[in-house]
Amino acid sequence: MSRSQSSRHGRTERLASISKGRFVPLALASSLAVFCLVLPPHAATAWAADGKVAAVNIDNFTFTPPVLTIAVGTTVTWTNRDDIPHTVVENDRNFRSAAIDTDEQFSHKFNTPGEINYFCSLHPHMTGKIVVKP
Ligand SMILES: [Cu+2]
Repeated sequence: MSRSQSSRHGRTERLASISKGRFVPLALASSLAVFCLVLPPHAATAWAADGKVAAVNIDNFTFTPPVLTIAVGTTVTWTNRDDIPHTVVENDRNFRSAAIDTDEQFSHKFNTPGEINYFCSLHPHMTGKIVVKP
């Protein structure tokens, strides 16, 4: 969490310094300024809300967020941040990952609207849900 916040902050500072350069034409400078104003707060949501990709973290035996709402056609990527393997298994076994080791990922594209419940087959108390909106 803190890692992504700090990198986003760093990018903002870099863009801000570019827009202050004296050789940048006014139009470009102002568009960069708008870019700076718009990008930081919306980068994460725009990325997830464009119907393409979304992310779930696996950390401390927990899927985060536990309930993820996406548009149909979105690919969800799970990333394991724990020191031990986990899996992602749909309750009805429509999809299942192999063991996901530390810092490894598993992705699945959701093409049908509905509520999909899943769990970790190695630790069945770990559960999560994907809500796929039409
Ligand atoms: Cu697990």
